[in-house]
Amino acid sequence: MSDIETIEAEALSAIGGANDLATLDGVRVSELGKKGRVSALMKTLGGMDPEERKEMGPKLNALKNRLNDAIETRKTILEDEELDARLASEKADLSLPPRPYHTGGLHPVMQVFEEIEEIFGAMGFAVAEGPDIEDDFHNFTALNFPIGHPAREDHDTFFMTPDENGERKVLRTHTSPVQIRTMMNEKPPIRVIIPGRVYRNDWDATHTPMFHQVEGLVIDKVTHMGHLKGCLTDFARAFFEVDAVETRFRPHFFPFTEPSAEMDVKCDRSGGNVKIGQGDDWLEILGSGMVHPNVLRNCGLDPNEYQGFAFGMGVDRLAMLKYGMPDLRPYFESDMRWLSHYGFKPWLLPSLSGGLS
Ligand code: 2NM
Repeated sequence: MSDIETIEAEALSAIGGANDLATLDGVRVSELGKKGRVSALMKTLGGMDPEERKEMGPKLNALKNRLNDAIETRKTILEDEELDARLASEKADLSLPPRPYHTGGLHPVMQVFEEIEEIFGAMGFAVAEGPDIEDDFHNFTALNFPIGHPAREDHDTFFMTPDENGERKVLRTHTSPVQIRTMMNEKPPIRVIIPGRVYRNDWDATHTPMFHQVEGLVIDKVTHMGHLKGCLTDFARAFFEVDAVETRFRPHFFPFTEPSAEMDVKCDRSGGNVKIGQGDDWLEILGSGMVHPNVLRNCGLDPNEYQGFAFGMGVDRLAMLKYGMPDLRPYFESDMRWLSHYGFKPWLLPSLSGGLS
């Protein structure tokens, strides 16, 4: 056999036997590379006489082309095989079950937010939100806290550094400023609840400097205490999932409502924990009242045309009560044992038809 035939037979067999791209490239270098066997033969052309060169030149070129073609063909096959193997190994089995569900959970405070939103949502309330950093007007003045009024001091307000005009922003001490914004921006009838974080400089076994509130507001042409009592009693029944819940309204004072009342629910404290809907004790769960005419006027509403009621409740305490959590402090400690014990499955949204909790 001539050199050409030997080289061709050996090279084709090495190409066919290469099972990965690196080996194939090794064959290419040793045959067609600068120091390869075909290149070495090419170099001998210079020393040939013209007749011989005329015959060998095209033969060597044709060999080079055939080997190049064979390498390209093999390369395509190997690349396809490699892709198929990768696709097979990276395949995701979508029929597998999801991650075990105890690895993540909804904080009980968020669960109670969603329960309250579900109950008031079914009564036609929308959810409104506003900024955590408020100005004095929305947090106090518009809510009928006169400048210098002692109730302002009761709120243990966190003040921000004054700006160049001497104006001190505050961390909102309640979500009521969002009611003010809603009344100033929307035309009645209004039915909104405002879930959110609020801040007061207070830190002991039963108070944390940040806590959670839901407040609500109804404004319409004819609104009275009967609507307030019916709405909030319905809420208590749905929230505690006890139809027999009894409520009572005790007179109270808030600057922004007149009259004002706190709502208690009937409960039993004879055992270690509080049971709602039985016994003959009372437990305070929220504050409420008819929106003060000054507040309506501050928001551009005419108290002779519109009245309304408002209410506010502390969600951290309601969550403790409903889910039997004895202590407020673990709420903010991110302890996995506490979270997996008291947390809720995030995709089981509370619903009135399917059950709140
Ligand atoms: C409460 C209790 C009673 C309340 C009133 C208003 C507004 F803006 F309409 F005047 N917002 N929130 C309110 C009334 C809040 O929380 C214990």
